Amino acid sequence: SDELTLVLSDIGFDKKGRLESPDSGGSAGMVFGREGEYLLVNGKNRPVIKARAGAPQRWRIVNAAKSRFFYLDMDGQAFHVIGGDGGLQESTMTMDGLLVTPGERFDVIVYPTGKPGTSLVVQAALYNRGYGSVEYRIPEDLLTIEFSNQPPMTIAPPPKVSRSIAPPVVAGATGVELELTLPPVSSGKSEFLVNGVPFWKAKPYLAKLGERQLWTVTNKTTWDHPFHLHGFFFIRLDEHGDPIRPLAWKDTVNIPMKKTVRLLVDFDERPGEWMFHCHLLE
Ligand SMILES: [Cu+2]
Repeated sequence: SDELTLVLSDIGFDKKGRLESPDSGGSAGMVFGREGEYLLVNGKNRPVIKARAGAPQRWRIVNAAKSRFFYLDMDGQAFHVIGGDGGLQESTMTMDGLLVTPGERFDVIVYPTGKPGTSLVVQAALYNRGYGSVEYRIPEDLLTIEFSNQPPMTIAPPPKVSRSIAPPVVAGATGVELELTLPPVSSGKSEFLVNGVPFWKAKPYLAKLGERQLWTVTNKTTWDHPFHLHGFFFIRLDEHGDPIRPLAWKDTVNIPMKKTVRLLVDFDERPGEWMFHCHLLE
């Protein structure tokens, strides 16, 4: 089987062929993030992979783009997710489209297939992360898989991967509420706030060493935010406060617009100051 690391990103240039400047997006870029015009996989625009149809491949995917969300579509063919940010997950999860937000990593098994001698395009499909992400836009080609003339391999059943992760005990965790807002400020611009405070005024949130905390992050804005925590992995909880199965260690999770996401994190060791931030970088 083939094993590939796929670093997804994008890049944009100005009219003189220089890298687009970080402030070229204006106030829309401030709330939406800036996306480059050209999609890149391992630094290449629309690269080609050669493969035998139906042959299993393991792809380790990272979204290294500054702002672009990649919603991967392999003409509807399955992605079998076996792991992510923090290594293998509890069990395999199969999806026909894979959303990879900036900063996120996925470990997937795929069996791309088609007629020998033809090709299959993996596209970045439309995903609505707020105004500007789907309006006047179409799916974009990301990479091409060219099938050899060998007869297709029979598609194997989804891989059974398992990792024993003890379901964490939620009771007794210290609650921390975070509310993300985007109110207008006096100058006519707007500013992202966490619990009413902008980054430049914020004081650290506190945790004791060994403390388990339940972070409830509510996104009141109309744009998604990929939430990223340094130094620690967390487990996602559903709206009832139960761990989401299959259990997976994450350090980056999308907080969709107007939605609440719950994270259980153990500040087990590594004292000091650790950052959490939105992974829209520019
Ligand atoms: Cu954000």
